[in-house]
Amino acid sequence: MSKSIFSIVSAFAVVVLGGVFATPGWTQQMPISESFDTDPLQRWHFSCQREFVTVGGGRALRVSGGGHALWQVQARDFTLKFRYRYQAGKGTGDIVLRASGSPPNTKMYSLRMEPNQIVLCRRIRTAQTGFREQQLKAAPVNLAPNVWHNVTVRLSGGRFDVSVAGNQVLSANDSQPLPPGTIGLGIIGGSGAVEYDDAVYTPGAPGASPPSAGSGQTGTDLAVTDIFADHLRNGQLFVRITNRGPATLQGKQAELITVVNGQALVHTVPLHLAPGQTLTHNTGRMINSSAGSLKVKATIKLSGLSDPNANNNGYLETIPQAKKP
Ligand SMILES: [Ca+2]
Ligand SMILES: [Ca+2]
Repeated sequence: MSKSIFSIVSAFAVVVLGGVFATPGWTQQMPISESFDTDPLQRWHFSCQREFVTVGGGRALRVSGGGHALWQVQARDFTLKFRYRYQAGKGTGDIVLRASGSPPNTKMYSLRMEPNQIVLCRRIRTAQTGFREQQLKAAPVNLAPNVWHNVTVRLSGGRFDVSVAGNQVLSANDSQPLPPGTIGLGIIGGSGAVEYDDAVYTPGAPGASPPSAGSGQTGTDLAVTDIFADHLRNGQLFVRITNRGPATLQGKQAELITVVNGQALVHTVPLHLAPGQTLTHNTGRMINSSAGSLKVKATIKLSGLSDPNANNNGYLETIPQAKKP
């Protein structure tokens, strides 16, 4: 995620990290799983409040109060699968990975499960600097409330891949990977309660897993990866578009729909993009947020080629209100 000049300052600055991330050298190479259906729960340490809710003859874990259900695995390279559910406006899930250290010196990755995006961050806390959160990537994804979402996280070295319902929604690379640590399924402090079930941890580097073929032979995964304006008063609206592969786009075009506070416009975008490349498209649309912040949505549709992953074709951004001159 590029840092546009109007990047949103996290609205979820209150993160409770009370746990001690001891890592007892768990070296089992086989997958381990947790259904939360029966007691006792092994290898779990809770820095949040917890209860169990009945689901389909079994139970799911409900966490609240801020913090994490910490799973004492020694995780460096692994695949983590779990199910996640929340209620609208009543909780934001927070997954931590490779959490290590003891307060006040802790480090970890986090995945914040917002309704319209998953945000990957690196959190470092030291006695000297206090708590610092650095956003590594934000990926748009529609997580509907009240339904279970099957989430898969693969972490190998500094490489992250996150899938929801089998569709890859976020990939990122950290050039300075954090050391091994604990996994936590948790919640942003003060945001309510969220639920988890059916966690499966598989240690070891995931095999090279190509993106799901789908109709990929004849298409490519196009994604909207950023929205910004060059000025808040009478600025122009820009949209970043990324070709996630596998096909090269040459002489193709896409239909881009931008919606600003409910008003939609359709644009045509010429595409010359190799896999992995991003272009910044000037929509020509004028932006003025002097009267208040603007909610902007951009959705892209590839003309004449299939897109095997529709989850990343829409993107939401809030352009903040322009300050008084
Ligand atoms: Ca269960
Ligand atoms: Ca796509």
